[in-house]
Amino acid sequence: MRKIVLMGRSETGKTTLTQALKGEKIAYHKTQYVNNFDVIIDTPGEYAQTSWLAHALALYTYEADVVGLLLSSIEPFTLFPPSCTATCNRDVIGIVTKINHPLGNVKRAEGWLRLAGCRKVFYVDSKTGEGVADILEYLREPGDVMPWEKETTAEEAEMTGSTQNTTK
Ligand SMILES: Nc1nc2c(ncn2[C@@H]2O[C@H](COP(=O)(O)OP(=O)(O)O)[C@@H](O)[C@H]2O)c(=O)[nH]1
Ligand SMILES: [Mg+2]
Repeated sequence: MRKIVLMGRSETGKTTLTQALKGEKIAYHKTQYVNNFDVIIDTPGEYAQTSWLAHALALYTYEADVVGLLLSSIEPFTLFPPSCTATCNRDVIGIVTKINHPLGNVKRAEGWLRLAGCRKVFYVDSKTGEGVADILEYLREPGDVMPWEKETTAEEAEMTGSTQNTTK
């Protein structure tokens, strides 16, 4: 798996997404799986809230293969300057969080992420796990076996409610 670093202002949902990606429970095709990949670097929101964002972006990319810029659907403004992804020499993806919030505006958040320079944008609700598997698929490298592809024992399947890939 490629390693991702998550950046965004406080309360955007970096830590919640980290937990979701680290896979307490990953919802995929209505089934829940545990992810054992440990490939996420969570960062403090302060990096996105000060003029240090560009420096932090440049610095963290040394440690990661992919940079994820987060914006929640309910943020009324963006802290990401236009084309700020230019300071990274890694893939930069946008991630809209809290997509099911009744007051959210997913399109607006997506627009700001695209303006910042993100060519690919993901949409997640880290609480329900919606969209989380798409990010893991994006980070996938040849040979990686995703949590939902692993053979599970009948006992595990019963515990997770899974009916797929079950060894009898
Ligand atoms: N419904 C929903 N709530 C979220 C989501 N992401 C974060 N939250 C909530 O938003 C708050 C801030 O999240 P947190 O992960 O601590 O943000 P951080 O400061 O960026 O690390 C917490 O109360 C989370 O439960 C999401 O995708 N959906
Ligand atoms: Mg946090």
